[in-house]
Amino acid sequence: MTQTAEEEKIKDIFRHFRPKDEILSAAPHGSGHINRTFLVETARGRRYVLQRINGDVFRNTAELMENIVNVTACLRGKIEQDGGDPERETLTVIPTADGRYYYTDEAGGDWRVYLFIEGLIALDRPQNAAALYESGFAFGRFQERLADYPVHTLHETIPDFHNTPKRYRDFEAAVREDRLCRARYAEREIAFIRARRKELSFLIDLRQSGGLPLRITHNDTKLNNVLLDAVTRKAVCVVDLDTIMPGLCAYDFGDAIRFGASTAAEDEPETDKVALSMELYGAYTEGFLQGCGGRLTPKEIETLPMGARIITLEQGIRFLTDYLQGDSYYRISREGQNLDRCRTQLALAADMERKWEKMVDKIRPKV
Ligand code: ADP
Ligand code: GN1
Ligand code: MG
Repeated sequence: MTQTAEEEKIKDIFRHFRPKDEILSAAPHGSGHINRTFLVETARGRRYVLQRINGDVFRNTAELMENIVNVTACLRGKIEQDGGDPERETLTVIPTADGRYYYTDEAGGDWRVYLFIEGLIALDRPQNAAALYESGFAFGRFQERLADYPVHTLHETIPDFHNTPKRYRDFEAAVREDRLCRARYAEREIAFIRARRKELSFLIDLRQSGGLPLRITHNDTKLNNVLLDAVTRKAVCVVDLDTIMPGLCAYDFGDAIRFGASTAAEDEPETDKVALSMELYGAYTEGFLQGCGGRLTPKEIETLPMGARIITLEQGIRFLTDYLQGDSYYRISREGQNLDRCRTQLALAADMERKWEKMVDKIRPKV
């Protein structure tokens, strides 16, 4: 589709939503791998985020949107109690003209609209330790605000999302099938993952034996899923709420470290640039623990570094599985990108092993 044809389609989709303003422009926005995001500008100066929900990844949009509407309603109440501005500090879902939370186009694609929150930025790479502290605080506070949310009312939008042993089994199946004959390009990576297979179930096993509580977690705590004030650089709003599900605190902590405390981009082709920044790790840890407001159990705190190690391996496994299966899950902009992404994750996991004692030490004084 040409750029103009796409813009026309976006404008057409947007007409099914409640705002009746004239649309001036619609352009791709953000850098997520799953959904497609557009920024829509209207004649009255209001801006909106229009998103095409990836139906291959999220199988039940009605349930997904029900989660988001209910969770943001709960957050709104807490933000008001704290004297904050709910339209700025959480997402506002804009309904369709007929009062639904999403619109289904002729091709069966599902779309939703949020109010665009003005004056905020998303960082794809950390600029300094303060940004990591802010992001940690925001995700910690997010979890804390949802601590009394009725867990049983949440739908599981992606079953087994952070079930690392299951991710490993799916990876082994993809290697066995090797339908595109790509495994030969990833022999070292496959061996690296296999050598660590025993540690992958550590957190899930601990949960099953009752050692860790289930929390309401975000499950996709990348740095660019927290919006910061463009001027003060304070964290304002947690976005990308598609994967809110019951989960383990260590996974939320770990995913943020994996992405935000790495010295290189997630798809950096030169893996010798990849390392864990202890400064960024420390800053995130401090922010996260403060944001959680003392709710975490000593065992949860103790397992945070393990969360970082396991989810970094898990993400490497997921990228490699997708590479072996033909890049159908994560959007790519060049060939081999998912293999590069896998390699950065494994390089980061190796660096975490080297820095393990230091990682544990940074957490220890807080136990
Ligand atoms: P994806 O699932 O593709 O990562 P996100 O929901 O994270 O999609 O949105 C992509 C980007 O769009 C975010 O990183 C953020 O920069 C921006 N964004 C999303 N929602 C809003 C919003 N309501 N206001 C301002 N920016 C937003
Ligand atoms: C995806 O949508 P986005 O880009 O925020 C993925 C995450 C991965 C991440 C890796 C629903 O997140 O789980 O950690 O890519 N989201 C989903 O960058 O699978
Ligand atoms: Mg995102």
